Amino acid sequence: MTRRPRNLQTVEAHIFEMQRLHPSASGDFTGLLNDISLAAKIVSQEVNKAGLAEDILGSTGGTNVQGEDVQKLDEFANHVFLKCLGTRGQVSIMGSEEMEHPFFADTREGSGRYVVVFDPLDGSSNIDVNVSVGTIFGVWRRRSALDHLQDEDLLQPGSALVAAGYVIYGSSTMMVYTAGHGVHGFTMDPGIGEFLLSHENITTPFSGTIYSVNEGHEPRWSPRVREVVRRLKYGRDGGGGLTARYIGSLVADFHRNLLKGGIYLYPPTDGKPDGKLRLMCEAAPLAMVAEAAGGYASDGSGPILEIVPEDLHMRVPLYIGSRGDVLWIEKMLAQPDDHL
Ligand code: P6P
Repeated sequence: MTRRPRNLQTVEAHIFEMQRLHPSASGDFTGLLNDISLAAKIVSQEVNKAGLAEDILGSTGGTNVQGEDVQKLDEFANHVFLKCLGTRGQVSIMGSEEMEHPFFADTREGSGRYVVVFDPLDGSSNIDVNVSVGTIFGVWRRRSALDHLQDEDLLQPGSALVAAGYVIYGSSTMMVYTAGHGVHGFTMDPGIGEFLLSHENITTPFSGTIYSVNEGHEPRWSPRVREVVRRLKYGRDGGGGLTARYIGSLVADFHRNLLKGGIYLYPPTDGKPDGKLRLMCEAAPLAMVAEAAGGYASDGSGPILEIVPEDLHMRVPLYIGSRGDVLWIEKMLAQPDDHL
């Protein structure tokens, strides 16, 4: 059978091919990832015309569980992912950055085999100024019997993820995912409304030339973090300094660093001792993608993927990207103060 040219392979066809790597696969997993790509297409439509649709821009006036101002598109994106993932019954529990409590889906029609946690529209405060935003998602398997769901079915470490990925709504809309067999990127062709394979088997450089951090927080960092960032800027181990790139939208910063090499940092600050980013809907899924591409993700002392969540909205410091750069930061942060 002649294979279709790779750049004409839709994300749905790719996911179906992935399923063939799991002979025992029931098709639920394939259906789930296809539902995610459908939700992404619907959200992309709205995000890409946000500037035109008067009623969709701006804030709802409400705040979410994080105390953050909820943009109308946040709410829309959250609703879309809940609907698209909640119809077939293959998902039993959904967690969202926008919802304080997990959502227990109707599984009468399906296996309820999967648990999905997502940030429906990360960086949404950038929408009004037309800066890239993104969706982040992680997929786990339910651990308990469907009629006896427990906290442990939701609160699983990133090491138990079966799939993870993100959608970046930028100059083009891209969906990037891993299901344990490499990291693959698909670019939306708006003419046909399909995600087409554009970045097969993404691997990230061991060390990069970019660092991404909000230096406005420097006054609230620890001395050790300040020294880490100073050395990233001025040079370390006899090498030159790195270039600063910070968009203020995690998915956009992560995606650029994944492709080009580099490191994104969100350290603890005086006001946020655990940093700002959420473990389950941001750090852990991106950590799976980073590690599947040869990179690494740390909370400063060890792998993000090994952290067992205490609750759905648990925050962690995040250092993620090129493996060599993140390991260097871990080593630096482990130094006693008098060694700096
Ligand atoms: P700061 C957006 O709110 C977000 O969650 C990430 O997308 C982004 O990297 C970070 O917060 C920006 O936070 O403190 O630099 O404004």
